[in-house]
Amino acid sequence: MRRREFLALAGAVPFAKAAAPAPASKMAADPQRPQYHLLPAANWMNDPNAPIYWQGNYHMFYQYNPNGAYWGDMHWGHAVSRDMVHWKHLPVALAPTPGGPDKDGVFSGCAVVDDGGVTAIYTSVNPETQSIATSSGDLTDWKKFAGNPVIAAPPAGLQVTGFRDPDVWKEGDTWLMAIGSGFRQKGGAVLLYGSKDLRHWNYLHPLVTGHVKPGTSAKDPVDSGEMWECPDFFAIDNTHMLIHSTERVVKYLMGAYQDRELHAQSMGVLDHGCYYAARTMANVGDRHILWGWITEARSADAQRAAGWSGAMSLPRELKLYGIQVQMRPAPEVEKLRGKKLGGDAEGDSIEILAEVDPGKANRAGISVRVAPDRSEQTPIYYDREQRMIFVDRSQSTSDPSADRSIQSGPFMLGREETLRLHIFLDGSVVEIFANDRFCLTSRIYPAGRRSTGVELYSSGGDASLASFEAWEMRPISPDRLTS
Ligand code: DQQ
Repeated sequence: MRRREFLALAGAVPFAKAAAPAPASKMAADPQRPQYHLLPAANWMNDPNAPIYWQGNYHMFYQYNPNGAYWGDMHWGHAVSRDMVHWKHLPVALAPTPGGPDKDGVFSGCAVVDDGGVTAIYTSVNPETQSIATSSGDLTDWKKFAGNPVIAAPPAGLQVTGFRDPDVWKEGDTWLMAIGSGFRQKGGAVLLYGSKDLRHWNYLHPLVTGHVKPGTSAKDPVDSGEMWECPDFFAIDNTHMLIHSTERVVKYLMGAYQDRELHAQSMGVLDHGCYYAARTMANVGDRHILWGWITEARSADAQRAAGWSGAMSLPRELKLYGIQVQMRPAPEVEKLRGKKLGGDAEGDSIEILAEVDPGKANRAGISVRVAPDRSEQTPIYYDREQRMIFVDRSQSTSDPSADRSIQSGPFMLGREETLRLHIFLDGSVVEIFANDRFCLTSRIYPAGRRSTGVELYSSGGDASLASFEAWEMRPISPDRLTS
């Protein structure tokens, strides 16, 4: 999909005819609206911002437009949880200050624990600069620093494609800040700054610079990989990992961190679907809990009419397995399990753990949201020849505004390996984990109330189920988090 289409689906393009916002009662009964994923009570959300554990609670902030279900007028929405799965909405944490550096929006950023409280570091736009705000206690009352912005411009002499989405951590007595950036026809980059007090910052050098193919350029440098958004940098076991978002996916680089530069030895894509701007949670010890924005895949008009847009992914725990990144739903997600279902499991708010033996089949997997007459269905399968996992959305819905393209990502089963699909269905959200090393988040909008079937899928031979478990998932609020 080209970026313009993506933005149209994302709601960024203003439409002449705005649909009237949906009332909360309609949203609470909306079968497409998730029941156990975090999303604001109404309106638009995008990137997770500053997920942090603080004084017994997990706090989630996120890009939020209080005016409607479309991108714009960025604020930091706020929700709090004791366990990372049950959330309560809190008032907006950060709003633009008229006449201030963030008058045009409080864009993405992070938070760190400092001086008995929490400091948020975020981007302001027009021009892109970095600012800070401090809070303590329940993190509902934020004070913006009078000296904002703390970084007023990109490094002198550098022609950058962007300058946003800070990530901050501490090494000894020095704070380091990584800022998403890049260079035309060269590649995305992350710029590194240092500080002793979070208020005065010195530019050091690029933490790492990517490489695009010669001649690569796009009007929007995010489309071509000439700009990296939302960097997130951390040590994982004995290596270092840099997550960043570009070309509409979340990527990672892994390697050695020496002299404050990352020497990447491997790279990959963390999720091949509707998932962007991912960031790990701060202050959770040795754990690496990743959160991502689950993007929509239907028209901007449909989003406005629904009255909500975007959802937060389930917490995803990252570990290293050899040199491979292991990705699993955080164990806390099991708390959401309700009634255990049998082999005839069905539903639109369920968790499925299916182990599929492809046997002689060329394609093997599981179909979800299958209608009794098969008019709607979404096969999720491994293709042995192509060495890919596919999510076939061509029959997912009759909604003409929904994206029905087939999603895919590279994946290979070992000789004796079975396909272990871990699937979360929640209204229009489908989160898929395969063999703990492949993720694809999808969006589908089945129209039929009875499009709830789950089936074994195979083609070019017979596959079989080696094991199958499923659970109903408990909603995290009585009204789909509309209050
Ligand atoms: N979203 C934010 C930016 C970031 C982008 C604005 C990524 O700060 O670069 O809402 O989705």
